[in-house]
Amino acid sequence: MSYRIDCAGRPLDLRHPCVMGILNVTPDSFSDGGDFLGYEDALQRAQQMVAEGVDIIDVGGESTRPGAAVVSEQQELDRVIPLIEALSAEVAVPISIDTTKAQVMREAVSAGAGLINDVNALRSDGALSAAADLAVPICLMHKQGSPSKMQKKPSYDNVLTEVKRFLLARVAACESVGISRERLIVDPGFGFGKTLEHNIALFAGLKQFIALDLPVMIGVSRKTMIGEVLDAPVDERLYGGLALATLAAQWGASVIRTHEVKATVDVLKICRALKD
Ligand code: 7PM
Repeated sequence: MSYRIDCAGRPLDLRHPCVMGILNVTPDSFSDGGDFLGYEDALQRAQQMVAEGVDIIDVGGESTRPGAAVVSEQQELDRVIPLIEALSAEVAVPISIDTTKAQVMREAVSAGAGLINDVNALRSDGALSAAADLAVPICLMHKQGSPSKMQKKPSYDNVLTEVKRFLLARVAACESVGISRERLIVDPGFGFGKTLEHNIALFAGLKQFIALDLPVMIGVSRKTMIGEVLDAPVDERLYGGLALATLAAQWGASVIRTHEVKATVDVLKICRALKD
């Protein structure tokens, strides 16, 4: 796999696992306990993440979360585009756009975004060709079902095999429209159409994703799988998340997507000290 990926002119060095900080401008993500950020607060939080050592900032203005309300394209554009323009001028790290919509991908990259993070793995209308037109890396995530219904009855014969097969099929779809493997990151999609057992099986099998020879992203920050194991509400899931970040780093994950940048950066520094 390629260890240096170019995010619209800003390099992301994947020789060591890096931290993607979540910058949420969606009013209804339960993981943020309702405290989504307005424009000024979002800029401030981004600066703080940079000071804490973040490697890439993931801007999300769409509700792809389980049970969330649908956001119109115009609403999403209004939330994310001015912010991405300001961020790409004010911070040096690459900016990622967390969206499933083709038009948002196009306008976000024009505004300065350097990576597309798509929980729908480019299956929305026009997304595959938008991504092919845009010269930025893409994170392809696995999800079973639609956000509103996916946690109703997740079902797999073999979750590891099926998620791997799905991601490889999306990689092939990308390659068929001229998107090279060097631009792709894959993500098992923890919590997206998965029971606790599915999430645990996927995480325990992480090395099988690493073996695909593509950078692997992990997003478990504050998620239900941690809450279920610990019987802890969303604001008491940090240590559980850090345990998973430690394991993911040790097993070869490339990107850890998190709400808690400072704590995760520290974890990765310790992992790295032991490896070096
Ligand atoms: C429940 C499920 C609540 C998911 C909140 C979320 C991921 C992502 C999100 C992920 C990638 C959240 C999310 N999760 N993108 N976007 N991987 N690549 O915690 O796991 O923000 S939404």
